Amino acid sequence: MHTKSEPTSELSFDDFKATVLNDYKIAVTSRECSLLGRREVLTGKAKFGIFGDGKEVPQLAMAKAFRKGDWRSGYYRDQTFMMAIGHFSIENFFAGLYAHTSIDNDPMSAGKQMGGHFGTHSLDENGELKNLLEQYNSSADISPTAGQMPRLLGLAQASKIFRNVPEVKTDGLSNKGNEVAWGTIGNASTSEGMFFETINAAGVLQVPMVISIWDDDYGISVHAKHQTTKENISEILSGFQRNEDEAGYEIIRVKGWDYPALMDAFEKAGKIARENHVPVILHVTELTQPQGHSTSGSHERYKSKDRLQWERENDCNVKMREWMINNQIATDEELQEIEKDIKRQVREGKRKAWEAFLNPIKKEKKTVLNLINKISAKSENGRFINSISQNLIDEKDALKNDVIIAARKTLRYVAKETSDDITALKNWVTDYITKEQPNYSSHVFSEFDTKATNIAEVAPEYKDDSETVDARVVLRDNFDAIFTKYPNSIIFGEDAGTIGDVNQGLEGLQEKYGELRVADAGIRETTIIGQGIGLALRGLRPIAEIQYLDYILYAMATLSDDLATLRYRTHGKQTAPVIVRTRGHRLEGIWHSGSQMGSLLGLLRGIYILTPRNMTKAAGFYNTLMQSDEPAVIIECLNGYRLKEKLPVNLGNFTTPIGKVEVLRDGTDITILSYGSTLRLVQQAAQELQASGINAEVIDAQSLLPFDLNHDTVKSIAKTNRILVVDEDMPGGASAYLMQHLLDKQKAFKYLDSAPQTLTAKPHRPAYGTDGDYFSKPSAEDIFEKVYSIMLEAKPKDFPAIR
Ligand SMILES: Cc1ncc(C[n+]2csc(CCOP(=O)(O)OP(=O)(O)O)c2C)c(N)n1
Ligand SMILES: [Mg+2]
Repeated sequence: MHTKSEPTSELSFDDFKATVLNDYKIAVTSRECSLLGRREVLTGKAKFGIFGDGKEVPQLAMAKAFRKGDWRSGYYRDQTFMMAIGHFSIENFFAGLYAHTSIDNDPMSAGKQMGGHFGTHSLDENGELKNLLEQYNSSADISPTAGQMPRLLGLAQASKIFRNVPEVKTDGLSNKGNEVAWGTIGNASTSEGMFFETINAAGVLQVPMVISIWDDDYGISVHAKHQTTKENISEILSGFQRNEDEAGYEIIRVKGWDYPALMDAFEKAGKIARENHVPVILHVTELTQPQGHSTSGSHERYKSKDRLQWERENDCNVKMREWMINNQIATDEELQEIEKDIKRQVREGKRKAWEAFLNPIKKEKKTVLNLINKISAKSENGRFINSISQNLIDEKDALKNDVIIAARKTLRYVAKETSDDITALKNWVTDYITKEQPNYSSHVFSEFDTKATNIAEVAPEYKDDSETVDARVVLRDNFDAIFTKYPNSIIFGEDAGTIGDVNQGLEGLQEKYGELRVADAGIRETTIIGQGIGLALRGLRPIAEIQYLDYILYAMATLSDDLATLRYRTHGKQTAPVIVRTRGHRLEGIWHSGSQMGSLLGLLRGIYILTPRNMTKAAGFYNTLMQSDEPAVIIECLNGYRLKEKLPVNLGNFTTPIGKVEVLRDGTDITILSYGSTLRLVQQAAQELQASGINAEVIDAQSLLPFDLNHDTVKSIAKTNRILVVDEDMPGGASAYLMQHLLDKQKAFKYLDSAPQTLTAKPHRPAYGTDGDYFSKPSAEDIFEKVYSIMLEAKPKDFPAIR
């Protein structure tokens, strides 16, 4: 449908007319999709609909200013833009609405996300990055309002790195940093902290970002008077306006129904951002919602009659149409003809999308009904089975779940019978689940051979006279090796630049690699992560530093909603290999406990969570991850930087495997599984237990997500027949996660002679200070006594009670 072309010189009036007419066709097509889309939901063919009606015309203008190599980070209203850049057809629109699980039909997410969430494909079928300069790029949308903003910052900042860092590799990624990152956001969503944090950060960083605010005065039912001071976002942001002396933003206001003014505004915004790397705020006002917010409600409930009338008159498509007639671009009759034709096209596209969605299910329904009917004819429970079959027949537009429910319920009735048809139905159920489950569960992590868990372990090597150094030096020298070996790697965070991080793991590296590659960042955790996501999407290799693990909570929404779901929600078509560097474990104090691992494990499926026990292990994880394209959080031990470690010679090259445990101490009586700083206490306790005749085997989990892919822990439990998980997280946190793996996945219960147990922190945030720590988290004495009590219960004669 699109005829978007890269810019050329002067247009003739005929060319201009053709361009405008084509734009209008896109706007009308988009609108018709919205109108029919709503009907599809209201008649029950789709679950939920949120559409771009009322925002069509400004998106035509944005698409005109958008160039190949540029990036979008926007939200659910942008269907017209996606159509205009040629990445979203009528059939795609309806396939997304129906949740079609084929990536060909729903290229946005293969049915994983609800319609209205847009994205393009950065990875080819082998998982390799495509040439991003040859295509229009859209990062994949998420539903949380303003969640697109942190990522937008990184998408824009990448251009700055590409333009100003001479050693960085740009092939297929950037043309001298000339790419603009285009953001869109609704007026009400500008109330979110993420919006303000991003606006400030982009002003500080001076990056080529154009943020368009689609302002329709409402956020669902809530009027601007409850959302925005002075009811005017560009007015209150006016302090960000640049002037001759101070860098800042260019702020542009434009009416959302004024086609020529919009074209000018977007062209100007694109030029300023592209050429001068100045961020632009485009406040697009007087927009409408012809059908209300979404299919969940009707706006007649909260908009006055006057407002509704105003919206009808100021509908951007209506205004564009009037302008075209007034300027002799087309007559009313010509436009009616076009509109009629588009209505027909949209109906036709809808029909095709529905058939493509439903036909494969119909086929399965027929197979299943056939088998069920044959089974019911011979079964003593035929009466019950017939009713299942009748229900399925009655379900005219049966979905996959209707079909498989019928099959599974039928099998219950014939559990005691045998026949070829019953076997065939059982096989059908198994095959169907095998075929369908990946459509819903695939691509949480990489499924390509290059995935991080495939990267082989390379041990650190030492010379006979290798120095023993403060452990932070191992990290520092390894980062140095990384920055030399990978010119696209960069690191940034609070205090990461000038002083080389709060523990000097980056000491001297800013001088060596420059202020853009080893950079200080403002105190703004969620945009630090967003920067990482955007930079990684554009082919850079960011290490985003969160100064202390406790403060990762401020970034948790961006990590969980955006980074962790990225590969999953794009069905493997986008990845952001962000390495999040942070430090935790054994900090002391309520907001410095550094041990909220259970929460991370729950919220960050899709990101590796790595807990190296020392800095050599940590450095090895960085080296592993640099060879892959997957994101991870690495939690260094805060109390480990000044401990002594030997300095390896193969810096930048040795690796720590992901998903592999390490046995630190052989034993025969009990297996103790732990990770991070707590391991040092476990090892101390194990030594003391030895003196009491208890021989404990100690295992370092080291990689919590994923945990123990080879199932090595159960091999230890098979030998010792006892398991204790020790963890400084709260009860039911990471220890419960590890235990669930051992019992459910590794079937450790088969080998147990004693009850499986966990030893964790107390169920509160840890109190401050050394004693606060002692009485809040497991101590070596706690570990000793816990193990001892397990042995006492097993062999009371050998282990008399201590207290
Ligand atoms: C973090 C978060 N809170 C609430 C919601 C529910 N929600 C979805 S859209 C919306 C209103 C957004 O209004 P606005 O930003 O003006 O965009 P519009 O829909 O008007 O274009 C709300 C509250 C959400 N998606 N995410
Ligand atoms: Mg709004």
